[in-house]
Amino acid sequence: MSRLTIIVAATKSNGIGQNSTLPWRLPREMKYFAQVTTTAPPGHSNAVIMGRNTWESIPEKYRPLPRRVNIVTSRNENYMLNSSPNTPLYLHTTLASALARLNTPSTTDRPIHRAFVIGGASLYSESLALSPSSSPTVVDRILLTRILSPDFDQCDVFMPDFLGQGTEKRWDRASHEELEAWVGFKVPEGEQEENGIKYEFQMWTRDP
Ligand code: FOL
Repeated sequence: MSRLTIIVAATKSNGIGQNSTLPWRLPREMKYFAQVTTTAPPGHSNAVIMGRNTWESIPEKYRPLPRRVNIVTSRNENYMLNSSPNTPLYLHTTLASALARLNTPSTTDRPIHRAFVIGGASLYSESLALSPSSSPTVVDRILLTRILSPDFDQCDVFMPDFLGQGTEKRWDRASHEELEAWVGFKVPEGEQEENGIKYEFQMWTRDP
């Protein structure tokens, strides 16, 4: 069984977006996102899986996200993606088919080290609902950047409340040392502040 990691920045009420964009501008947090999703052993790449709305929300000059295999899901099989010479980019009409690609190494791409679901709300929900009985791939880790303040109560898109939900699959918060060991680099601990916005880097795991 292969594993997926969700990476997300969310307020305490799980707000993740507003007007088709991120509600905040946090350059250092964005660097963390880029470093986490890019870091892979020599000769390997990570994959980032995203829904069509998230793809469109990424500034054109940053997409496809460099040094990562980009997989976009859209029910519209004719959806047009503008590729970039060196960055692998794939369109899949379902999450299951996107995941099948991960488990079927292509001869042209480098081997995949880790796969990240990078949003948005629909893909977070759909991937969190994958269960070992029906899917060869499940989410067992969430890299959550918790936006502590302000509240951003104008958010119009939310991630599912994974902590308050269900009883069978319990999410546990990992220690900061475990977070650093997993991402493979030093991460600032405790409350961070950028542009007057307070946040914290967290990692949550569950048994598959
Ligand atoms: N997870 C976290 N922790 N923070 C986020 O901002 C975030 N954003 C998304 C998904 N998970 C996240 C989706 N939105 C870029 C823009 C929007 C976006 C994801 C990525 C982007 O432009 N990324 C560039 C970094 C550019 C820079 O350094 O400013 C990249 O190379 O990753």
